[in-house]
Amino acid sequence: MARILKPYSAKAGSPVFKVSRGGGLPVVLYWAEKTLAYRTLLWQKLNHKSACKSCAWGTGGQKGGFRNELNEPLQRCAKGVESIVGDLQGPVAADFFARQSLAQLQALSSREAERLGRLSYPVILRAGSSHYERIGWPEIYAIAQKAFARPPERVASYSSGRSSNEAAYILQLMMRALGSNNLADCSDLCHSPSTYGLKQVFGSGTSMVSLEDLKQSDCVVLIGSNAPANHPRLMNELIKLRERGGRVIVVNPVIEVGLMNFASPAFVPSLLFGSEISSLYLQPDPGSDVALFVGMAKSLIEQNKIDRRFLGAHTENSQAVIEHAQATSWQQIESTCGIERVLIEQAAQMIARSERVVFAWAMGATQQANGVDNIFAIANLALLTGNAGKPGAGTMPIRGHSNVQGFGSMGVSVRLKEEIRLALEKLLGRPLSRVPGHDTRRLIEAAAAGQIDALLCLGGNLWGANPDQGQASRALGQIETIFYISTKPNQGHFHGLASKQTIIIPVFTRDENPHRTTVESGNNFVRLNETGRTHLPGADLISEVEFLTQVAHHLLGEVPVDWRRLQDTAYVRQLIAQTIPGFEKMATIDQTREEFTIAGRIFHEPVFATPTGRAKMFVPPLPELRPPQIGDFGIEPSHRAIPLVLVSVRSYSQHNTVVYKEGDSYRGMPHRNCILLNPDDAQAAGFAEHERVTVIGKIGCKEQVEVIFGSPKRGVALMFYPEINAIIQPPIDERCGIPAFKRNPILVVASG
Ligand SMILES: Nc1nc2c(c(=O)[nH]1)N[C@H]1C(S)=C(S)[C@@H](COP(=O)(O)OP(=O)(O)OC[C@H]3O[C@@H](n4cnc5c(=O)[nH]c(N)nc54)[C@H](O)[C@@H]3O)O[C@H]1N2
Ligand SMILES: Nc1nc2c(c(=O)[nH]1)N[C@H]1C(S)=C(S)[C@@H](COP(=O)(O)OP(=O)(O)OC[C@H]3O[C@@H](n4cnc5c(=O)[nH]c(N)nc54)[C@H](O)[C@@H]3O)O[C@H]1N2
Ligand code: SF4
Ligand SMILES: [Mo]
Repeated sequence: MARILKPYSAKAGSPVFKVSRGGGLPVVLYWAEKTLAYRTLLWQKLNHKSACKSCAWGTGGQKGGFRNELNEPLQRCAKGVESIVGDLQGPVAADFFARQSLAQLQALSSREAERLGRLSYPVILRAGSSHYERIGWPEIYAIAQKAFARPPERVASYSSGRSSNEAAYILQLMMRALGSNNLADCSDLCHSPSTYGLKQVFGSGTSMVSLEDLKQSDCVVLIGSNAPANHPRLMNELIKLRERGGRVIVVNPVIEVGLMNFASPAFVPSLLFGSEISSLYLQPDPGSDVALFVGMAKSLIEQNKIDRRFLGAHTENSQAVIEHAQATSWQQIESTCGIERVLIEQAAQMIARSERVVFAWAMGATQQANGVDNIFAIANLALLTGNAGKPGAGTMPIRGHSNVQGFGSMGVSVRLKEEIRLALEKLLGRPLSRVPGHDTRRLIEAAAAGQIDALLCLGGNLWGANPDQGQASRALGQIETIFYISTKPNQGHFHGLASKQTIIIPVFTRDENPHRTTVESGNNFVRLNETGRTHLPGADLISEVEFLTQVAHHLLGEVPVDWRRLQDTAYVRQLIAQTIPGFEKMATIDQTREEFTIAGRIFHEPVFATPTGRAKMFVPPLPELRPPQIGDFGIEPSHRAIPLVLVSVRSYSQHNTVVYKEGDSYRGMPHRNCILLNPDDAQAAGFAEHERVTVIGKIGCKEQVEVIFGSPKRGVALMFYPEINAIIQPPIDERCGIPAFKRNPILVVASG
């Protein structure tokens, strides 16, 4: 096996790291600190039989909080602890909202809002009032009843993937029963290109790889994922893969330290000495991955390493894909992605030499103006090499929120599967509306145009998650009534305000619900969460399921179903088993307690879920990427300034719009108002490390931003989301609504 000595494809300089590896001692210290601070309460939660609330890797469930679906121990990471600790905070004080004016609340940072504590009673902000005030349940339902009694196109929901399958199912059933398809979801900002693209190619929009498969693979291509921070237990699999002689090819314009070397607390030698992760690290320019993948395909074709028998028997349109790769010149490939041919060929050779390759990706691949083309290009590589439809290989989107995939399965989507539509029509006894629904970006646009009267948000932070927060504020301000169903306060509650009334409904977390619920991991594994109790004495909380069924009951009575009967989640699971393909085992899960892999998702034979059983290949055009120019920003060339491509990411201590800690020690960024630059770019512009600069985006600027040297590729800068959403307005891939959060032109200018 060839070992690639040069881990890194940029021409000049060596990567600049502030620490030598990801994971490691800081993680163990975090565990120790929190365990001491929260003692029994934290251990109770960690051992509770429910899925981890943080990411969709999906640790936990019936086997206890520390085990994965294969019953392996020690699978709970510090991020899982972080999410529990956040939820174990005390309640927001009874007189808090009476004391704090809206203006004061609006001045809070994300972290300050999170630290106010758990929401523990419902509140309302009425038009003209300067304060949120407590509200009783009868008035809440009366408001809901009136607010949602509008033409179905004018009501909408938004959801974030932390709630249960049962809550998701009720939400979409209620919206569809009202006649609305406006079911926007956080996945519209996340993996919608994966769902859309994979569905076109394989007929199924999720991962075709199980955890078991991953353990059999001998090569993982990890594209646009910072798994050390966002899916830490995936790192254990990469460590084991390297130990059995496999290879990891990382594709990322930024060198993330944990993707080079990661110290996993699950293995003592790794914790002490670290484990090498990447065998080869390729740094494409942001948004250019298609060119790299077409280059790999071209190289495989030139080396005669494609599986023509497989292509002939199990795919459609492979000839067009082959001809496109052949017709694309090496010069065009190299100049688009900024990676030398020799490195692309090395990657292709590694794939060709491997028996079972898993192609895994996250936001670096999806959050692009051509996000869907990235998925097509990745799927093409898998198919050209016969790495789909066999054990140990295939395509694997790495999902975000812990139940985001379940929301899609339950039908919370503007692209409802035909089979589900038919089943729901049977259940509801009438045809569903065919008016196309608004996805998240279209919801904001429709709201801005005054086309939405009432909005129900099941979790999340619609305001903070969207780009162009000014537009988000204005758009939400055009809606008469907004309900936020939430566990904790966030900035969206204070900035995303409706014109007439904004209501915050406080709910139980997953491990506090009075009924059992289920969730689905990114590996298509359904978990059963046991009932639990809240640590908040006397709090006026409600379960998501109860609230949604009460709203539905007030709006629809007992038509076409007895909505309050759905408060029995075992009954909801019966309906899910009846109407959602692949979920047949839901019918017996209450008796058997048997968690299961959803039928029809994992392909171990090359017979796919398309009408013909063949995978359909698509030609992905190379993007035409224009590097930003100083002139684009209307600045005098006399300033010390440099135009760059900004990549917005999560720090090592946040969950989406929720910030847990200000700094990011792995990237050496001491607070949130930092910009990570390649030292050569900084030098070219004359910026010293720690100098304060101004960052100008398309729709605004950030002042006093501290320059930190790190390892983005030249021409690339990295900053944190959600703060950056104040100044960016990325283009959208119209096929699936995803904003290009990972490629935004900015100008970095010396302060003053
Ligand atoms: N602890 C924690 N865990 C989480 C979350 C969290 O916020 N905190 N969020 C959850 C959610 S909802 C999601 S969606 C996932 C997100 O998980 P990730 O996708 O890992 O999250 P990001 O921080 O957006 O990192 C994206 C990575 O893509 C790289 N990248 C940027 N542009 C490009 C490009 O053009 N090409 C390629 N190949 N790479 C690029 C960036 O450098 C970065 O390393 O994590 C989930 N898990
Ligand atoms: N610039 C930029 N923008 C991005 C991204 C990016 O990479 N860059 N990433 C995008 C992605 S991938 C995503 S997924 C979105 C995230 O968008 P969202 O999912 O909308 O946002 P979150 O920050 O995850 O939502 C956090 C809030 O959810 C609530 N919550 C937590 N747990 C529960 C629960 O169990 N039930 C209920 N009802 N509420 C709960 C809490 O009140 C908490 O404050 O952001 C997107 N926006
Ligand atoms: S990897 Fe994800 S699911 Fe597993 S414990 Fe960590 S945060 Fe939870
Ligand atoms: Mo996400």
